[in-house]
Parts: sequence; structure tokens; C-alpha cells
Amino acid sequence: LPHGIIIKGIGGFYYVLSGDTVYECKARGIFRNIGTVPLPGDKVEITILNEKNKGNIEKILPRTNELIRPAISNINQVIVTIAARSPMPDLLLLDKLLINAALKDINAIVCINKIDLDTAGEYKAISQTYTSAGYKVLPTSTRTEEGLQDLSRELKDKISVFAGQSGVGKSTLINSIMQCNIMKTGDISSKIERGKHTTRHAELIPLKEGGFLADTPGFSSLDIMTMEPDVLQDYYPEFSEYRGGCRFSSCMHISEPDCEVKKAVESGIIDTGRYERYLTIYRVLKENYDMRFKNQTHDKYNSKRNRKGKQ
Ligand SMILES: Nc1nc2c(ncn2[C@@H]2O[C@H](COP(=O)(O)OP(=O)(O)OP(=O)(O)O)[C@@H](O)[C@H]2O)c(=O)[nH]1
Ligand SMILES: [Mg+2]
Ligand SMILES: [Zn+2]
Repeated sequence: LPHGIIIKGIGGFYYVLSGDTVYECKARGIFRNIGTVPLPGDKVEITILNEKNKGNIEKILPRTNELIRPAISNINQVIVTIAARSPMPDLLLLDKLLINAALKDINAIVCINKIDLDTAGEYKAISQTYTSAGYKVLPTSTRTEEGLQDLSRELKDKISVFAGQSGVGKSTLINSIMQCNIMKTGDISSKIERGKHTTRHAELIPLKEGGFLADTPGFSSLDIMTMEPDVLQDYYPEFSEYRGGCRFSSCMHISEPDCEVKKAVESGIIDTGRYERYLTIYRVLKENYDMRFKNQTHDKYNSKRNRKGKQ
């Protein structure tokens, strides 16, 4: 059967790109029976109907991953975008988005956009920090077009999604790369207007050189908030070389004695800012975790009491 990829789903129809043609497909009941809803990003087998450019989805090939918000599967990478200026970089958000990507097994690239506004080149320190933490960093400007070719090269043959704070230039970057105006940019009022009247469905935009871009802003930092605090350190690539040397195997690298991670911070090998944001996120996760634990024991206690009450 012909293979294709779902690029969007609307009103019970799935649009499947196969070769150079987009087929409007229906998914048969079997998918509902096995509890699988086809998603943009799904690689599928289709049968082509006699009617022009119509087909049926017969099979969904195994997914490498699936996101819920946005509802997309088989994402290869997320381009976590910040602006060098306007808005000023929110590195805590950046770190959370990088953790979320790793949590979902998706490769992350850091894009520092609007470098044209940073005449002093302060973004270079950020670039340095994240490069030495183990990430690929791409400085870009849609004004001067600096870095856009490098970014395009990274997108080739992959399914990518952009993430990051509002106003950093995600849509403008997508438009520049596509050399068209698929995405609405800028001016807030027109965005609010659009939000009011249209439901947004995730859609994959085919790139000329191969690969797809998801046009959705959904990838959020909230998903990491229910993570167990103990595993947070797994998502810091720059800790991995040192944590094995800590005196305690349970070391969280906070105030434990003989902590190799802290030593690496003190000697400037691990970036102090990254480490401090690790502590900030750790505390929040710990608080959330303890709260859930407390509620659980509280619920148990209450249900026991209720049972007793009934006797
Ligand atoms: N100076 C400068 N401005 C830029 C650059 N890229 C985008 N902008 C401007 O930044 C503003 C916001 O850009 P958008 O592309 O709408 O930002 P976004 O990240 O898509 O924002 P949301 O859709 O709200 O998440 C627009 O006015 C763009 O013209 C850049 O490289 N340099
Ligand atoms: Mg946008
Ligand atoms: Zn340690």
C-alpha cells in the first residue's frame, strides 16, 4: 500500500501527503476500536479511492512519540526559541522547555533570535552557556537573515516544532524559512481576534528541502511540574560527567558533602546560572511532590474514617 504522512486532521478527515499529492482520507472505525486517534505526524498506509485525491487510512505505523498539546506524533526536534532582546531572555523558561523536550525524548536546539537588537553581543554569553551545557545553539535574526541558513539546515528531513515565549519571533522565523506568510505575526490585537473566531488544529507544513514544521505554539513548560524531583538532574547533560563522583549516590547536589557537581559549579565548569535555576526548579518540584504525597495520605486517612463512620 502507498505510504504517507498525515499533515492535518479536520472534521473527521485526514490530509495525507504521499509523494507529491495530498489525499483527503477517512480513518476507518478500527482505529476508534483500538483507541487510537490518528495524529498529524503519523506515518500511515493508505488505499487510494477512484474519486480524485481521496483515500482511506488503513494502518498507522508505530509512533516514536506523541505530544498531547499540540496533538502531534513523531516529532524529531523542538526549536526552543528566545530573543536576545525584546522580550529579554527568560532563561528559567528556556531550561524548563529543554527539560520537557528531554522528558519526551525529543532533541532540542536553542535558537537565539533578534540578535540584530543586541548590538553589544550579550547573547554570546548565553550561547556559550548552552553550548557548554551540551546543546546546539543557533543565533538568528530575521531582519539581517543571519543564521537562517543554519537553521534551515537543521530542519531538513525532520519534523520540528518551535517553542518559546510569545513575541520571540517563532512565526517570523517560520515565515522567513518558508519565504512566505503562512504564519500570522506581530501585532497582538489581530492575534486575539483570530483566537476568538478559529479553532486551531495542529498542522504540519512541508518544507521545500524535505521535512516538516509544526505551526503550533503549544509545547509548554507546565508538563514538567509533576516530575519527581529526584530525576530532575537526569535532564542536565552537563551534570552527567560529575554526578557519578558524588559521595552519596542519592546526591541531589544541593547541600550534601563531597558533591562533585557543586565542585564543578564552584570551579566554573558548570554554569552558575544553570545550577541556580536547577535549584529553583528542584524546590518547586519538591514542593509539588510533597503536596501530592500529603494529599494522598490525607485521602487515605479520610476514607478510613468514612468507612469507620459507616460501621
Ligand atoms: N528586530 C527583530 N524583530 C523580530 C525578529 N524576528 C521577529 N521580530 C519581530 O518580533 C515580533 C514578534 O514576532 P512573532 O513572530 O509574531 O513572535 P512569536 O514568537 O510567533 O509570538 P507568538 O505567536 O505570540 O508566540 C514581530 O513584530 C516581529 O516582526 C528579529 O530577528 N529581529
Ligand atoms: Mg506566533
Ligand atoms: Zn552531588
